[in-house]
Amino acid sequence: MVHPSQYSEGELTAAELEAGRLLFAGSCDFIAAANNMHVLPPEGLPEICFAGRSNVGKSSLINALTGRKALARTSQTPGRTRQLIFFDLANRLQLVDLPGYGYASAPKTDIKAWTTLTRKFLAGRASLQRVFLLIDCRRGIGSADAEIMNLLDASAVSWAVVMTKADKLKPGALEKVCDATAKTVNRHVAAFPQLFVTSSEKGEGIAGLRAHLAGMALPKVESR
Ligand SMILES: Nc1nc2c(ncn2[C@@H]2O[C@H](COP(=O)(O)OP(=O)(O)O)[C@@H](O)[C@H]2O)c(=O)[nH]1
Ligand SMILES: [Mg+2]
Repeated sequence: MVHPSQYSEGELTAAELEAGRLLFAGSCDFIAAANNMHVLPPEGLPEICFAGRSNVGKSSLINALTGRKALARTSQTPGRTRQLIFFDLANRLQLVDLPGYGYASAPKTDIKAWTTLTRKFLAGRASLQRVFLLIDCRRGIGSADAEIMNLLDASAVSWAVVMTKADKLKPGALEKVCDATAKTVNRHVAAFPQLFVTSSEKGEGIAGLRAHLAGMALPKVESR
């Protein structure tokens, strides 16, 4: 059994949390939207990606992290975004919103199309630090997620799981799904062992994830 504190912000120092807050308190600018490999913005800043099934809460998480309500468009009709969206955070870190995958109404070729573009991107992007794979607490790891985990392992990209919509479950049920997810994640070679448990609605886990991301950003340039 994994102790719930493993999934909380309890282990972080005040300085780490403050570094996370500061990073996300800076500017956040839309850079580019790319639907093919030829229109990607140049590499430069360290980059992190968010990936997940359509409707997992990816746009909501990006908006909660950045504190900007409409930066990433949230939607009730999943599967509409077929592009990689790039955001620049304070000239210190680039966020990449990958297209959602696995929505129910899509043809079977959906995951293949997602895979082709994303695989190319993941394989060739030297500035990529880590992919955050979002899993809905109520669903746990599905077959499409499992495929993506294998793809990430094969691309030799470091990845970590973010549990979303934690507010939708009671503590006991949440711990159960987190335990099961952690067990699976820990069997993967390229996976970061910690789960990030979040609720974009309630703000749970957001400060901790910000702190973690600040650890991958370029240092803040002091203005004078
Ligand atoms: N209760 C709850 N609902 C959420 C949370 N995050 C997202 N949602 C809802 O889940 C649905 C899909 O969210 P969205 O961010 O658009 O998902 P995306 O398709 O992965 O970008 C929307 O109706 C959101 O309001 C959360 O933390 N808690
Ligand atoms: Mg979205």
